[in-house]
Amino acid sequence: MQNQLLKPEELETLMKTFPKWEHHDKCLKRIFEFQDFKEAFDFMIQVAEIAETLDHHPDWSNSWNEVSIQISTHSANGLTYLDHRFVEEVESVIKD
Ligand code: H2B
Repeated sequence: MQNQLLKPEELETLMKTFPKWEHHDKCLKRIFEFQDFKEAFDFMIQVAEIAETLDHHPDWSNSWNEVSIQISTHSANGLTYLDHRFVEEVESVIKD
């Protein structure tokens, strides 16, 4: 179930719910901006916990106050319910 590819309409709804995420081919991307490195790193710690809990890990990078996240399900070669869940969980720790 979690590893099933999202249907086009489910992906569309997700993108409407979280418009700051971009859909690129087989992955979802968002760049998060914070006040400083401390805030960015605190966010990364929370995301790392989410990733371990879901056993679903982002491709990501950090540059001082910015965190860039890309998510996909490699084993399914596309976007699945796990990616959907990951985006929801990450968004729940953001206050903007
Ligand atoms: N994370 C992501 N984003 N995609 C995957 O396909 C994936 C993962 N696979 N984390 C998991 C780990 C897999 O390697 C383990 C064995 O469950």
